[in-house]
Amino acid sequence: MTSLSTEQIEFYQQNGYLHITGLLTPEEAAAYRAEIHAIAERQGETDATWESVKAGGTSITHCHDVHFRSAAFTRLLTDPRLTGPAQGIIGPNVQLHHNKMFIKPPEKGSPFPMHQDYPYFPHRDHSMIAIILHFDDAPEEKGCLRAYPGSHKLGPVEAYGSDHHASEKLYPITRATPIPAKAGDAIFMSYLLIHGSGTNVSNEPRTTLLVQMRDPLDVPLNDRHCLARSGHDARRRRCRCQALRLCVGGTGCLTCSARGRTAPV
Ligand SMILES: O=C(O)CCC(=O)C(=O)O
Repeated sequence: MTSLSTEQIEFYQQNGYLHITGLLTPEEAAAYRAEIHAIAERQGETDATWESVKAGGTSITHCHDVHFRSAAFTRLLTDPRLTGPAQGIIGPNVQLHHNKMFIKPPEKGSPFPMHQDYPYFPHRDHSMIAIILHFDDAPEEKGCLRAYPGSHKLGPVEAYGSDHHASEKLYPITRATPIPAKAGDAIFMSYLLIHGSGTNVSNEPRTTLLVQMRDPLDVPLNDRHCLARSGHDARRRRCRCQALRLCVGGTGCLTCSARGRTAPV
């Protein structure tokens, strides 16, 4: 296990996030960046711009669960440099929940309004974290991550609209702390941290992989995430592994990987 220092754990507990520089080498970051752009090329045009900022005319390329698209990511997801710090935060038992790649294109890369990830997949013990791996530099002009340090201590805050953004009055993106990063850096954060990111106005893309991990013994409070992703009626099905009602059509159970081994509940 790649353990965190006491100072790093204290920083995370105080602020709700931890920025680890140089988690990947520049060469590794460049290779993963190329993989992400190859996936984007293969899958064709997508746009995951949030409803509340759609009028801005920006776009963002996205793909869910890239470990089904490239073995490079299957390996990366179990890399101790990733799982070790996750264990330092969550505890010894960590589990992949899902992951998603983002490419914010040059000049018009969509912003993410300030939000908590909590409303998307609420869990009883709030063990869920996100790890944002940076595959190219993300200075402020590329729309780097911004956050309200310590906001995870508020617990779930009121969420608005179909994209569950936080109050723009209480948590404007302009007052949030920018967390610029370099290629190879990783930012670990609680799913209760109020965060977002700005528009990419630079002339280069911003390429990231966001990995969501949790304690497998934590209890999801609803199936919204599963339903939203697959259109599959998870409420009436349960995987035989019994861990969760997370049978995702086409890809199998995210908990035990069984395909089609589901039963009505
Ligand atoms: O990578 C970013 O800019 C933020 C992504 C994010 O907040 C999310 O996907 O929930």
